[in-house]
Amino acid sequence: MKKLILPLLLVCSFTNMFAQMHKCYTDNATGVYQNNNVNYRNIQKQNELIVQNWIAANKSSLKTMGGIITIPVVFHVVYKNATQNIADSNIFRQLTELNECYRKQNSNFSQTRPVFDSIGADVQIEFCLAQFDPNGNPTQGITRTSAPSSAAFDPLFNMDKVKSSATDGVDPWPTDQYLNIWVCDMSFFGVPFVLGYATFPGSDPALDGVVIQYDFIGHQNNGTSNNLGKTTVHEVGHWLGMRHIWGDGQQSSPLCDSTDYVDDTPNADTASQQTCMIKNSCSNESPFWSNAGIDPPDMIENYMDYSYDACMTMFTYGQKARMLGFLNTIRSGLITSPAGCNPIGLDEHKKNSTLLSVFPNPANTNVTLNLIKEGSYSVRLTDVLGKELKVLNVIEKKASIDLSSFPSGVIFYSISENGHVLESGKLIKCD
Ligand SMILES: [Ca+2]
Ligand SMILES: [Ca+2]
Ligand SMILES: [Zn+2]
Repeated sequence: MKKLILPLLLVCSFTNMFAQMHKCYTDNATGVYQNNNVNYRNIQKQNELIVQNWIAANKSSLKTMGGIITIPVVFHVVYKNATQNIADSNIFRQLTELNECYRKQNSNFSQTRPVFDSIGADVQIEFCLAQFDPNGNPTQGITRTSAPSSAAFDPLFNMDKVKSSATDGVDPWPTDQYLNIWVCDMSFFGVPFVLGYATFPGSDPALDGVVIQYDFIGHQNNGTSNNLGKTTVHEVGHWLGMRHIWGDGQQSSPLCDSTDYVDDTPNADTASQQTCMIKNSCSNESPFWSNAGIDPPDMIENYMDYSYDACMTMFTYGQKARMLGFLNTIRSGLITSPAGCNPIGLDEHKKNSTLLSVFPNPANTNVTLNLIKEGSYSVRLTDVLGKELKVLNVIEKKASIDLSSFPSGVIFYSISENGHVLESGKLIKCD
């Protein structure tokens, strides 16, 4: 009899392990990376310190900073059949979703509860399809690879098959210059198993990026309440260094002592279990809340929770600081990436705009304006009193402006063509 019990237990735990559909597999993936690399934890600890120092040094200027950082993206679609070879339009819709959420232009932001709506941040990060491949040749920023004979995902023996051509996947494009998003089927024995997972900054460059189940890219009819493209918004959040809002690690024990390293996201004892159910699982809160005498509810609106896509509306200023911290340190190669930005795939609003990014901002010497297309532009800089500081003509897609002779403080810029102002904004000149 005893002999029978053990195999039965094994079978049951195996079935339980795989019966559950994982909204996000990032923690499981991180566990695998920790097992495979003894230095993984130390590298993450060092990176955490670097980012915390960056945030401490830049905290005061973050709320008023102008400018947008644009991240070039390549989607690698690896498919077994025509259904999995999703349309360009799904990818374009995903790009729009990313841009709306990271720029706080999502139409559902208005449903954010009043206790949180003043800390919803425009993260000032945008995403575009890469314009140049690693060899400098023009690209659409999408690769398509047929791999009919092998499963793209094997959680037991090789989770990251899709990331290597040696295992019927696609090698990443240089991970310091591109955000690689692999799109494939991660069902297991035909059952939906994982919607997405990501690597944290500082991971193995051969594996760095995001993997998304093919029918969760953009707005597709996938038969779930996670059908509005928020899976990718969430996973890119991990890729930019964010933890789950409940801080991971406590696995539903109501200790409320885990942290996501962000002060303005309330503590939570566990994930919101994919519903929009209002709850307040922790009453011990960070000084951000306790100093104001507020015990906020769990922030089910946050993209880094597990709520249904339709419940998610926001990132906080604290999360923005964290993401910009990683982008300006561990992931700084993205900011100067030669990958360019493809106007294909940007929504109409973006297509009609002129300016892609202003960087760095704040700046003390040179600032670069990245424009969507070549033209005949006039860039005018003025101080806060409207006094003209400089006018320059720009015909290329990039303009570098030397600020070193200007006084520190706010400088306004406007970009015009044929006398019409196309874009305007402000720069911060530092000492
Ligand atoms: Ca928090
Ligand atoms: Ca609370
Ligand atoms: Zn996650």
